[in-house]
Amino acid sequence: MYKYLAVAAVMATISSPALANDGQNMDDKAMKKAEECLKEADTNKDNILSKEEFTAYTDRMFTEADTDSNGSLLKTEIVAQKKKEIEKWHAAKKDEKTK
Ligand SMILES: [Ca+2]
Ligand SMILES: [Ca+2]
Repeated sequence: MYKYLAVAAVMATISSPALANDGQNMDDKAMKKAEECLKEADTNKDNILSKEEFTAYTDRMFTEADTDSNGSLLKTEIVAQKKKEIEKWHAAKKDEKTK
């Protein structure tokens, strides 16, 4: 069950309207999100996301979000995780602008 939630969380991250609705081209946004996902999940750096890498990535996301370590995610834990992701995204975007 939790894997489905984790996969849903990943897909929501990849296609988050909050992140994709700032006036830039949707294709560019989707490409950036795919690149970010690959950067974090493609552990052998072959630029391909295997099912094992994707599963390991969602497991890491789940573990990070499950702050009380009870093996399930409350809405508040998911919201807190999404906030962290949005902050991380904004920080990365800010870094890009200063380069
Ligand atoms: Ca790979
Ligand atoms: Ca929990």
